[in-house]
Amino acid sequence: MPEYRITYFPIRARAEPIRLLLADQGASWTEDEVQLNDWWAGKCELKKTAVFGQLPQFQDGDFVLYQSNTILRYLGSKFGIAGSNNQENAFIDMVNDGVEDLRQKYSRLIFIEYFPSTPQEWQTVASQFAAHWDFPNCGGAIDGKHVRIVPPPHSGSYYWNYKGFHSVVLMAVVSAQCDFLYVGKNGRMSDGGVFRQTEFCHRLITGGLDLPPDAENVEGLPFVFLVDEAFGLSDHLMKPFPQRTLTPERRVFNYRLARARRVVESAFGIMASRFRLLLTAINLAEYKLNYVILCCCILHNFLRKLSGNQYLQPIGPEAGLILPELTGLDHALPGLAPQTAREVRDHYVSYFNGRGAIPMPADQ
Ligand SMILES: N[C@@H](CCC(=O)N[C@@H](CS)C(=O)NCC(=O)O)C(=O)O
Repeated sequence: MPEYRITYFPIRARAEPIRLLLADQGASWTEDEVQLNDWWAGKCELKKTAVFGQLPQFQDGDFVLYQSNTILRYLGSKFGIAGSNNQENAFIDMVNDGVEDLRQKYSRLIFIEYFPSTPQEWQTVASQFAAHWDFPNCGGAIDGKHVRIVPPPHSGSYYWNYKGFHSVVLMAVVSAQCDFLYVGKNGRMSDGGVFRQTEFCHRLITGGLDLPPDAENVEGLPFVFLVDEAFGLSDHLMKPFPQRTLTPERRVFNYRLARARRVVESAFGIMASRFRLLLTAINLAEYKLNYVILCCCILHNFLRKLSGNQYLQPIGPEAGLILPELTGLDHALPGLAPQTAREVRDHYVSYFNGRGAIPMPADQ
């Protein structure tokens, strides 16, 4: 019978380094799994008796310990892998404490809700778009990219796209500072239609996003998201006017939209150039692929917040556009946009050519 026992939730997290250390030392152990729902519902006696009311708990025979780093130090000295003098011990503690600091920052970023869920939170996103990119009432720039994959066995042409390779489509809503606010993934569709299948679109259509009411917005205009030609125009989705219908006023609108919308191109481009796996044909089972893609997005947000300009090009109108290396979506089939959507876009045209005008570059 193994003498060690780990009691923890069915996750890796704080128990994983303990498991790794034991495995590395060839030791065996048993696990007691505590279900999170039971824990939070107060159905676990252990919650009351645990020294700091938290897990993991570690048992070495009758000896019971809490605090994952303490457990690691205990096992380190028990297995003779701790430092051999005070100074070595201090170095080990220093690294351990450094990892702990990073973990605190990292888990805050992992567990925070990036997705705005109240009108006030949407207004915060919008104020950044207004400040950085001069586009008012904007909740995000939306786009989708093909992520190249090695198709799973027996999937036939399911993942085959119009560009002639196998891919899944990653859809994202991106903030003014190139953070991913929302990501969704879809297997097969090539164009903006993929967006209609996302939870985000469903909530947009059914009013479930809790967007600010028009009356609270700049010029009383509807709150909008910015898209390109792959998407359909709607009351809350603003896309550019087609070239053939351009007037000088509409040209101004297209310029303002393109200028604000490029954050989504930049976010994809920066992420792909950092996590270069995204530029290869990813060969993973689909459930792992989902985790890997989501992880890249979360790490992107983490690095953006933690390393700022080291990770990201300086943002603002002067920043160079970082070209995306991922393939974009196909253009949507032309269709007549609702009259209300065309009116919303026309209101923005008037605003950008009136009170909201800014100097245009000579080449626009
Ligand atoms: N410093 C503690 C932190 C333990 C901790 O945060 N445990 C979390 C799970 S990772 C927990 O028990 N959460 C439930 C609760 O706080 O009631 C350690 O390293 O063991």
